[in-house]
Amino acid sequence: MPVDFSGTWNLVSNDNFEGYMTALGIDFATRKIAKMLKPQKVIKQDGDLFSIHTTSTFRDYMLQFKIGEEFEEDNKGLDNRKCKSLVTWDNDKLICVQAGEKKNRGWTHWLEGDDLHLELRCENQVCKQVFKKA
Ligand code: YOG
Repeated sequence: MPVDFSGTWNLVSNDNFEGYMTALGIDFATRKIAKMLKPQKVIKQDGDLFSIHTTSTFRDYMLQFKIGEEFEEDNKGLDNRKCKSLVTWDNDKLICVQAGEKKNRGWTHWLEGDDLHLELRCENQVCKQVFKKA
């Protein structure tokens, strides 16, 4: 029985989001707005198919993918850079590699107790986010 990330999740902590955004080249004014946000994630998991909808009062981002199948990601409304993205399982962790202009770009999701964890990586920066079930 694989882990199930499905649900609605609210951000409760966001460590080094500033560093991550700076590594992505997000401008100062946008970073000031973005770091005040408390995004919500709505995750739907159906076998190998996932959708992750990240919403906020400022911008929304929708991602859909199938485990093990590389796809073009446009990062629209984020840094707008295109990547070739691939999501795979590493035991109970969901790992995404976002190959493109930025080195070492990707993310990892896992569950710890009742919490959803997310590590966001870009170049030498790591942002750590924790979400609680809404
Ligand atoms: O999630 O990759 O769950 O896509 C990262 C924002 C801020 C816009 C959000 C809007 C990176 C301005 C997605 C925040 C900073 C700053 C809410 C993280 C870029 C622009 C959308 C992510 C994965 C894993 C699924």
